Amino acid sequence: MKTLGEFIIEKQSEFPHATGELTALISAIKLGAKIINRDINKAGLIDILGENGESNIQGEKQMKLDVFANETLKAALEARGVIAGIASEEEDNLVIFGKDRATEGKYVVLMDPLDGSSNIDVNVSVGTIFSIYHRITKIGTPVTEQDFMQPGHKQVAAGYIIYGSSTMLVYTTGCGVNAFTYDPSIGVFCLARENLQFPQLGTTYSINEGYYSKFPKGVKKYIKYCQEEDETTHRPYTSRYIGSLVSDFHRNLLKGGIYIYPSTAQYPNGKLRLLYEANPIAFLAEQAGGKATDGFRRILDIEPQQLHQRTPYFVGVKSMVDDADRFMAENQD
Ligand code: P6P
Repeated sequence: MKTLGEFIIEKQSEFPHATGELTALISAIKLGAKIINRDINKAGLIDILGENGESNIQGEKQMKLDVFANETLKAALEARGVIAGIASEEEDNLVIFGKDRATEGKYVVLMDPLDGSSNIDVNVSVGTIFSIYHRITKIGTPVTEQDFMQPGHKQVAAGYIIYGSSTMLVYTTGCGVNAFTYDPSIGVFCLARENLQFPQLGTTYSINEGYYSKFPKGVKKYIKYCQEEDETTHRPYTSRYIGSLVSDFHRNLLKGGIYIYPSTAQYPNGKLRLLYEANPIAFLAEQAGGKATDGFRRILDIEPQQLHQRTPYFVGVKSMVDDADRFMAENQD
């Protein structure tokens, strides 16, 4: 059994330029995940279920656990002293950490503290998504929005924690994707899968077909393609949609599939946020041999314009995303 801590130290020694600070950062996320996991598993018991009456910048009702997860991760990250600040789905603006952290911290973290939180009350898996960048402004000067608005290909690390039938932490530092399963009896994450890769073939598509009538023509054509009978390409595919990006992506990563959240009437630019949902998952997808686009462009090449901007999202097995992109290109509205 190899713990996440041992694994990080082992891998750090393989990269002489790696600093202990990134190690400390990932350890902070590990601590936050353990605390969130504890409270998610008790959510039904302690009065933490339900909404707290507030809404976030997305206009989405904040669940009490959303706020708890955000505060927990913010505290864990600030305590480590190597992070200059964070951006979060639950924070309208940047959170720049106090004292010398804002000027001396080498990294910034962007996160969705509890993605899919509307599923909490019905006991469906939810997840934490994180994205880590080196700051680009000069150390010794206060960190600015410029440090957070970097294209996804500049990420130094990214990952998610899925709070499901078991809790897993899956992350990459650009040298493959590694997955760790949490053992609550001893309070450690244990290495479960090293250098995870998508299966070559995918036969599951994940999309909320309730919005079908408002999908772009290319998406409608791709869905019909998925449903056609064709033995040579193992169609019809299976449809699976949990309504939690981390859960749908995790299943597709292990079993082979594609997740799509395109533009809809309600979300003309897509629903998922570029900086702290699409980019980190796209980094993992590419490291696992997959692909992530907005139907036309590589997600990791998109230059951010706003902190909470949204994007249409196609992510999963490369051949499946290639197919979907082809239908989008051939059927531009
Ligand atoms: P819909 C959760 O709110 C989320 O951002 C993703 O995790 C999930 O895939 C999607 O939205 C679900 O959205 O519109 O299908 O309920």
